Parts: sequence; structure tokens; C-alpha cells
Amino acid sequence: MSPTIYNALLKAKENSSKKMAVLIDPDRIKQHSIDHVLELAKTANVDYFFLGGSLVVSDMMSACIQSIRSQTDIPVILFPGDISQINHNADALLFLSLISGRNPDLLIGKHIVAAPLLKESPLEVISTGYMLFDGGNITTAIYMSGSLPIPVSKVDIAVCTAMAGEMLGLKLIYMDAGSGAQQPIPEGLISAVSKKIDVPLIVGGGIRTPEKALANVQAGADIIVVGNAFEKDPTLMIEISDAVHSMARV
Ligand code: 1GP
Repeated sequence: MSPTIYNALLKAKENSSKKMAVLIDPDRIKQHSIDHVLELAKTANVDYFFLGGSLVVSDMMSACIQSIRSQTDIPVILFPGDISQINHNADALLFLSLISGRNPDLLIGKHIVAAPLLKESPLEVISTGYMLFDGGNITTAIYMSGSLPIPVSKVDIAVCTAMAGEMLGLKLIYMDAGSGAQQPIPEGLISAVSKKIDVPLIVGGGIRTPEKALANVQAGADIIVVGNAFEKDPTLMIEISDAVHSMARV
């Protein structure tokens, strides 16, 4: 299968065209609010939906994908916290290896179990070096991964980890402060990492304002992910998405 989504991301990076992804946690979205979110996402020209979470306990994944599919053409990319979140109806899956941690299960263990399932699936599998950062609180991602996040003051560790991930052949690097992080990842850190890698860079966790989203893309992020802020105020989606896309217009 041709890597449609990944090729589009590479092309976007080449053209400095920044992308906006909305994270939907299937446990937290209610059927009555998903329609509103989908309408806003279309108005805001959102580029991708990321679907998943560090801990998903409901069986709403399929229903979410079905709603997205029936109401928009926006691609659905799985952002799975576990093998149980693999769903063949999505377009792609971030095959996340937690390279900031030393938990063997999340570096390679679960991937071995998932590999035969993914091989048989129609999903575009995109290997992703996932790096968790300390955003000032213990997020679900940090707790569930049983791993130490990288302190944001340790720029060298972040840069070397991202470089190693790229050298290992991972196709994306994802810098995440975790959903609901008190402090998003500082621009200086994003800039330091982005200067040392060539693969597209995803940044998320605790982004709540258009100003911060714009600062992140100016610092070198290629894809901005926002979840929590939109759960609280979905209308923010238009402003934040516009800020991300405004980079292409400068
Ligand atoms: C979490 O990067 C995402 O993995 C999004 O974080 O929910 O804090 O926006 P928020």
C-alpha cells in the first residue's frame, strides 16, 4: 500500500505547510458533542483527526470513526495507547515507540504482538518516535507508560533522543507533554529538536491558545495536536487552526 498520508506530510514539510490535528479521546467525546466538533473541524480546515488515548475504556472507537467518516473527509489517524485501539476503519496508525522511556513493552514489546494484526490490516502504519516531556503534572500518558518524562530543561537529552529515533528509521518524531499538561513544551526545545532532524515533527500536550500554536510552528513543529482545550471550548478550534495554517501565508 502506498504511504499516502506520510507522503502528504513529507510534501507539506517541504513546502513549510503546517498541519492541524484534533485529538479525540473516544472515552470523553459524547455523541451529542461530536457533531458540533465535526462541524467546527470542517469550518476550521482541520487536517487530521488523531483518535485514541493512553487509557481508553469505552467501546466508542468505531462509533467515533463512523461519525467522522459520515460527516467529513478528514483523515483519521489512530494514536493508540494500546493494541486494543487498533481499528481497521481508520486511515493510518502511528506505530508509537516510546523512545524517551525505558519501558521495553512500549519500545518494542507491544509492537511485536501488534505487527501481524497490522500486516493484515488496510491501515497505513507510520513508525513514530514518541517522546514524553514533563509538563508540570503527572499526565495519564506518563502514569500509564510507567516511564520518566524528559525534563524540559534537558535540551541535549531531547535532541539526542530525537536524532537516535530518526537514525533508527522512525518516520515521525512526536514531542508530547501529555494530554492535559499544565505546561506545553517550550518553543526553545521544539526549535532545538527540529533543527537536528529531517523527519516531520509533531508537537502536542497542553496547547491552549492560538499564540502558543503559532509559536510552536514558527519554532519548527510541522503538526500541532490539540485535544483537551477543544473538549473545554470547541470554538477555539477555528482560531488555533487558523494560527497553525497562517505560517503558510507569511
Ligand atoms: C496528547 O498531544 C496530545 O497526546 C494533545 O494534548 O489534550 O493537552 O491538547 P492536549
